Amino acid sequence: MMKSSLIVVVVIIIALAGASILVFRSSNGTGSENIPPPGENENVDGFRVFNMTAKQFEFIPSTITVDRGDNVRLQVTSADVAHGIAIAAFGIDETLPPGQKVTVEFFAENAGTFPFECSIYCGSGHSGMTGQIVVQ
Ligand SMILES: [Cu+2]
Repeated sequence: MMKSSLIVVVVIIIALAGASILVFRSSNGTGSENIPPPGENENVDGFRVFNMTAKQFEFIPSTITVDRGDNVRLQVTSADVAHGIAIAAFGIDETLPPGQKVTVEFFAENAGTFPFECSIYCGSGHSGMTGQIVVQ
């Protein structure tokens, strides 16, 4: 009697371990499910962190508003084809391979509105794929 209940317990433990491995794998997949939701995250390492999605033919969000003196980190992920993000005022021009999170950082030294744009031709709406950094 004792022996059979011990076996039941062992079987349950093995089943739970197997289930948790499956959960871990499914949360660790690749592709669009890995793209974080657009918007601002909490401050990390003294940076204001924004997740941004690039897709034909827009950046989401397309306006990033920060305060003068902020260190800004954009974590940009393309949801479809290769794009680029060029922010001339901050000397930034990075390629955005599909599905890959690319981090760009800059210091918002001066107030103003600073445009950015897709820097890799991505189709018919490429020239309208723009946004702006607003430094208050
Ligand atoms: Cu483009």
